[in-house]
Amino acid sequence: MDRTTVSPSRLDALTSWNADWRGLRVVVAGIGKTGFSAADTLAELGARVVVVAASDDGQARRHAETLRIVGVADVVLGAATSTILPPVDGQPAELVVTSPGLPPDHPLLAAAAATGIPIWGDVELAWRVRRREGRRTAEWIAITGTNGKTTTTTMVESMLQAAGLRAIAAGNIGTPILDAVRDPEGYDALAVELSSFQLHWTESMAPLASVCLNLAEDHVDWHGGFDAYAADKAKVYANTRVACVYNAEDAATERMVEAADVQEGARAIGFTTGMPAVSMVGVVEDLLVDRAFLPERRDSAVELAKLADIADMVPRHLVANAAAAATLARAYGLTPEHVRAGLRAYDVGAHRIQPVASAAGVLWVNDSKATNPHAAAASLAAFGSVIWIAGGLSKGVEYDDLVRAHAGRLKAVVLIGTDSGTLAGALARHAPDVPVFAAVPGDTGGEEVTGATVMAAAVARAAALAGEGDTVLMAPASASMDQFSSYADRGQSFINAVRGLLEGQAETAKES
Ligand code: UMA
Repeated sequence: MDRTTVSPSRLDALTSWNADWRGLRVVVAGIGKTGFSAADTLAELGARVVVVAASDDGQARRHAETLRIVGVADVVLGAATSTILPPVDGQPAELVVTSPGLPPDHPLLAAAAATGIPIWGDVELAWRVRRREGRRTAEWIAITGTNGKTTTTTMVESMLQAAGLRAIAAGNIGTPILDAVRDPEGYDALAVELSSFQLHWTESMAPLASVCLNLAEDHVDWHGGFDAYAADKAKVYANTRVACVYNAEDAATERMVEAADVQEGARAIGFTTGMPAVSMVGVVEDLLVDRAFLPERRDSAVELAKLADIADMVPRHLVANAAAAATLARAYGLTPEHVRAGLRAYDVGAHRIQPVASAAGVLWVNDSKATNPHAAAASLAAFGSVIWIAGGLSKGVEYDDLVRAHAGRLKAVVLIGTDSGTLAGALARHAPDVPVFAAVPGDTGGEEVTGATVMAAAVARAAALAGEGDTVLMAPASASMDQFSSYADRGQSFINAVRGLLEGQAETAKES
């Protein structure tokens, strides 16, 4: 294809809803949550849009039908055509808006890059259209990190709402950021969860406050390496206006802030689960305290909340998330009372180190949200003698460090997932004495093997292995999409299987 003649100034001028988007030729890649919201937005703005996606299932077709009705020029579904960058109205596209699931070396994106066509993600588009005449413009608080994003994001949302603000959590958390930005009433503030995929394609976002909670290996295959992943995470701090929040217990995040190109006057503020230094929020005994957002911070601190305000039993990772959320909320200007009220109202989420049942001295714990080794390490570290249910899509990460660090607490391992070879290899190398079993469903009576049947087999096997004092921990250290529709689906399958097993055992006990 010839190099296109996109005039950069045309895109440079597109920085508000009221700019002239009419006739802009855009290819939207993907027709999931992101692609649908981007194509819908662009059609409403008057752009000429062609959508391309590999999926051709019922949901993709329903989305396609709706998009055609709202004025999208064309929708091309199916794997065969999804790698080709199509023209728009017979001419080269001026812009590609991509979904986070497509890696940067995807042929369609590579073709756009090779011909000089700019590529945005939905976050870049959302940032540019967030100002709209006659509507309030929300402040953005941007949250990324390998683990704890969702918890921190929803804690920030809870604190903002406790202050009486119209606020919502959006982004990677599930509500596309463009849906939040287009809300007819508008918001005062958005708690925006951002994945490394989304940050990769974001350039002009200038959040009020930002955080990278921690950094560990994840999504290496998408980014093409750990350094590239870290560099994309670090973009969360770019252009920050008030506070760049880092984890004082994770030096990599502090280095990101030091290297960030922020706006004049933005401060670096640390959070910690230990004693806070000046310009940090942290913990003193059983209190969450602020030594950052008060004038006399050199020699005093202000109490924000009691740890008991977060939950009865507060695991360390939750304290870190609460400290980070409180720091962001204080950067926005919330009072200590609002922070405390937000934490009190906060509902500790499901699927995150969630005790499911305790029977015959065995504790059953669901940590389906542990989709990478770093997250699984946090829950493994919380228990003694563990029957570990693990495995799934490995996303190119290594398990050696995880298994080496926790081999001592493993009594047995039950593998789920279709792609657990890397984990099995690490177990063989670093925990050779720990028995490892594959979760194999028995006779399904001709029924299809589903995630639910695999999980039921894993739970039955774990029950046979567990004794008094053991914890059965489902913390897969892998993504779920090979056997389940989401981590929530995987977690629910575990909960159902555990309940089914325990109810069955109770019935048998009654009969005998
Ligand atoms: N597609 C292609 N070619 C590809 C890959 C995908 O055409 O090579 C198409 C599919 O056919 C489908 C669409 O892209 O039509 C799917 O897009 P997507 O995978 O980007 O998913 P969305 O439905 O748009 O959801 C995305 C996020 N998904 C991913 O980043 C993979 C959701 O985060 C997010 O909630 C949503 O946008 C709203 O912002 C999920 C996630 O797993 C929860 N995130 C990862 C994580 O948290 O670890 C990053």
